[in-house]
Amino acid sequence: MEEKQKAVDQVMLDRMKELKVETLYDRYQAQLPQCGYGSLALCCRHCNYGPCNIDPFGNGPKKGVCGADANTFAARHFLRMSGAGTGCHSDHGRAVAHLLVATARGEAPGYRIKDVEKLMAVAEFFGVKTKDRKINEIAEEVGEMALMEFGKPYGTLLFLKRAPEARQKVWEKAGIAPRAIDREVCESLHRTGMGGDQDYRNLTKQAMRVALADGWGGSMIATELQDILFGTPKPVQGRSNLGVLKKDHVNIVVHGHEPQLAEAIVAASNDPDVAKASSAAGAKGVVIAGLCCTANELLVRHGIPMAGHTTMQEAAIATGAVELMVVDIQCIMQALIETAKHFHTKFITTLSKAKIYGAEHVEFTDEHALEAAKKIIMMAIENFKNRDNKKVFIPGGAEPDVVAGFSHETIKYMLGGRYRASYRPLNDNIINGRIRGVVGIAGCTSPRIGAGEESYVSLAKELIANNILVVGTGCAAGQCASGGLMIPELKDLCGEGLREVCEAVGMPPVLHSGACVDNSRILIALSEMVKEGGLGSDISELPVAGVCLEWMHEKAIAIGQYFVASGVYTIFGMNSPVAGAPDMQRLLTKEMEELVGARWAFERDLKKIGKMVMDHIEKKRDALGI
Ligand code: BF8
Repeated sequence: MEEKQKAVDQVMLDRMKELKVETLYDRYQAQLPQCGYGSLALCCRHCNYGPCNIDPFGNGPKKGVCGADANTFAARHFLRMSGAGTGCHSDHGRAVAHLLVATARGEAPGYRIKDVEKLMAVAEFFGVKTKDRKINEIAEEVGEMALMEFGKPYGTLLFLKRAPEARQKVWEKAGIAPRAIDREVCESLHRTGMGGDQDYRNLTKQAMRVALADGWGGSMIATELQDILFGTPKPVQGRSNLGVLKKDHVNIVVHGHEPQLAEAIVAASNDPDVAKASSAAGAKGVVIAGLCCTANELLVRHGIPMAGHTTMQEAAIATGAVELMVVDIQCIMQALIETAKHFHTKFITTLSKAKIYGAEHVEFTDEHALEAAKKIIMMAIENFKNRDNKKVFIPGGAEPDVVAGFSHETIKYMLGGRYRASYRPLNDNIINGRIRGVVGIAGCTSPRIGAGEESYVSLAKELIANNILVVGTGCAAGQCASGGLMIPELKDLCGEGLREVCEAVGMPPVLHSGACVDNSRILIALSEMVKEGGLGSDISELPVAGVCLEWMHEKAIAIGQYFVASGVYTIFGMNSPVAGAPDMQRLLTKEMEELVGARWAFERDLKKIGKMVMDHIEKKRDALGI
């Protein structure tokens, strides 16, 4: 499987070279050597005294014009990244909350409430009364409560109480329990302006608070409310890789993050007019395929095929078989406009907050979602006649099957059974050593790592061979799916203990839990493991870890920071974002342990990361006496 996926990435790169289509790998090479000051976080341009640089070697400046030192530079930068990442996930969550309210009020006719059980569970957390009330009334109040989480003037976030009590106390003691989500993002910007917070430890505490507002706030709101509207993921079979595109079909690729667009496109594709129009255009039908986190959302809920992860976005267009790519927001490269010009592909933006110069724009709203979706599909069908068959090149073919859809509820049901859903069997298998621990692999793919290197696939293989259960999200999960790691048959690559558990339960050893906002599912699963008993009283005692090998987006930093602040040892591959500030680096990689019971690690040599994870897991097992 691995060889096959490598071939897909590399074959497409060769193909694009042949067609003289520029790729992110070309542009990355053109950037080398990248700015040393920026890479080390020793550049500050927050005010017009600057831009200022600090010389990490030699006798150059050691302070900015205002006197800020390297630690302040790096901590401000780190906090702004954490705040920006939180902003992205949380604005996504807010859009879902607005959609839930609009749906409950009957103002978004393209949507309905699909998971009433989940609605009731969230209502309980929010303290919304459910007895003798209509579903829509409950949903409206849940949506409004969720919206209040962004701007309420007092108190802390409601979902924090889902964490183990010991963890909540850690947050209280450290003074990092997040208040309203927007308040934390706004305060992060305020503190990092010129003349604001200039104590790297204090800035890093705020980076924890704003990141926790992502994991236990904006992202958790996005995940939970999306499940209410679109269904909580359950195991579902799907396919992944560019081979999901079909030569004789109209191919539409949906790219971005917020599932309301993709869900509407899927719903509208079932309109009888669509079948008629595609047939009249000479196509055998319409393929909808996802890219990036939109792909993850569609795959885990519906088994809709995934074209690829983020470094494959240009390659999807370069198949020459994509009639239309439609995007919403986040991780969408401006370069796609140029890529599309080499082919017949139409490129459509949909949100007023994410336009791209040179794209066609079809405004997408909750109220008129289906009309916009149908219009977009018809534009794709209309464009089928413009396809140049000589340019069509779809690599792969019999792409690997994927079994995805492992929400934390599903993991509970699979392990414990529908009527005794529980994490008890997982805890028991960790205690008896069949499973040594659990690792979440999350995050992006990057041109800094060569095409086809498949770092996540290699790591996941090493971990499962050593009886570690892997849970994947985001593009890391996308790479593992394309790499053929998400099928129950894969159990043969597992160590004996993990294989026995996977066989008994019928699940793959690498579980696809969804998009990047769905890392919130991992937080809930870890909390439930603690509450189930036998593995200590806090998340920081569990034999678990988080890994992101190829981080790119600021969202990845926010995720890493909330994992650590939630008690999870977290390793990032490639470079540290604060490498030029030794005290700041030591704070993240050592001293945070004293504050929150977990720390960061940064490791350039990706081959070492498997061992770091396993050593950590064994250390935690020893401490638990198991
Ligand atoms: O939120 S993993 S490249 S697609 S940032 Fe982006 Fe990174 Fe992919 Fe989804 Ni997450």
